[in-house]
Amino acid sequence: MRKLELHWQILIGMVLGVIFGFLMTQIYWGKGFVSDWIQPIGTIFVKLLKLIAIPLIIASLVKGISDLKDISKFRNIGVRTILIYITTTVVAITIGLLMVNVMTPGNGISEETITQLTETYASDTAVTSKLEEASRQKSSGPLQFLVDMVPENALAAMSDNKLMLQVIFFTIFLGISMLLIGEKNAKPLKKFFDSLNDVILKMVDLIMLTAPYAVFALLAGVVVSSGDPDLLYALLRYAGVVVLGLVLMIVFYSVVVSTFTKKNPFWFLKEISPAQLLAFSTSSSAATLPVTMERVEEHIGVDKEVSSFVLPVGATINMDGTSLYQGVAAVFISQALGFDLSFGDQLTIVLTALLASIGSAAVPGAGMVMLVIVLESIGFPADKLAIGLALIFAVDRPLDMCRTVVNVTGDATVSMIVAKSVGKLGKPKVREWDDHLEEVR
Ligand code: DAS
Repeated sequence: MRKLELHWQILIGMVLGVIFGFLMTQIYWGKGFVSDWIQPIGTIFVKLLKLIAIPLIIASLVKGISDLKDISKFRNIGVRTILIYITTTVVAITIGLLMVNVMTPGNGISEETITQLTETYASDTAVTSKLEEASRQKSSGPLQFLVDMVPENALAAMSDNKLMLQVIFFTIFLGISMLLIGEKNAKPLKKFFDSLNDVILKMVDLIMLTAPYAVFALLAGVVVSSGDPDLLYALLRYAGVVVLGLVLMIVFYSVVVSTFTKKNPFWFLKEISPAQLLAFSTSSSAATLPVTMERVEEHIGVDKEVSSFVLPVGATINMDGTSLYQGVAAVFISQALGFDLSFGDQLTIVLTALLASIGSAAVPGAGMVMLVIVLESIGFPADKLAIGLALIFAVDRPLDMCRTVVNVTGDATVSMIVAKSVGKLGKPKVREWDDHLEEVR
């Protein structure tokens, strides 16, 4: 039988994990068996995702920036594109934060559930240094996060995993400097980072191959360790908040398309729907990119000069769905594990989720990897990190499928706005749907 596609494998892994977990709760030795022999598979998977966070940021971000080609192109279209990308991403995170703070899906999970999760997921990560750093961050000034962003020593920042923000800052600095020395001089380095990007994406692929088994283990572990329905109920509430936020983003894009390009938003959504379905199926903006480009150029009418630049960069650094998800997930995990967030923390989440979504690679599960950065940026206790990730990983794949649809839709929307603003939004080359609208108008 044709090998099942990864997302079906994972969904099956999820279902089997829940069933297995419930079965194990009915057997007296079930819990011990799961925590001793099944749980570690999931914990290793979470650690592997954390392990590649830094190289993933560097490779994905340098490629995205250095793909901007030369400075003049950067100035004319690039600045416009980056600004619009940042705006849509900040809108996405703000929608996510408003909803998760109003709907508080993480409140009401019983203490014993969290204690059980803590015991089950007790990690070997050194805790004291992280907690001291967290309290230091909290007592620091409002602009401390900006000061912290500038590393004295890039390699040190990378090696001790200190503040991923510093790595992102250094990488953006490096990428722009590569542009400034000109394509010819930067070519060897660009080739290196392009190749590193490919290698890291392959590593993510390899890690994701174990995802069905990891999800099975994590889900079984979550069900066994939680045991009571209020955790699963909270997870459904959390998933509901994310999906509702993603739907609001699609409405936001429709309003933007209608306002700035005077095109019918339903026409826009129909013309890009093949790319959206592929994004849903693959959970990968990178895999969807060729289809997104074809739909935007042939069926929407965006000139290649714009789409060939805006869409590849967008697939790499513009992930509105992911940033909304990271905002919601960071607050949900903090609520569930009793980690109070100040207003300053929430602002830090906006900035970090913006930068983390820029650094997220366009592959399945990347947004989950970057969530670590968002949590670490608000000083989230390291020993609870594995618990927090495990808490939401059970529903992460279906949410990844949904947020990738929003990532792709956001890229297509921005390519239309940029094309319109530089007079490069023409008539679609394929007109069957448009003709129909002519009659209707
Ligand atoms: N799956 C990622 C993408 O390709 C998004 C994510 O992981 O959040 O856009």
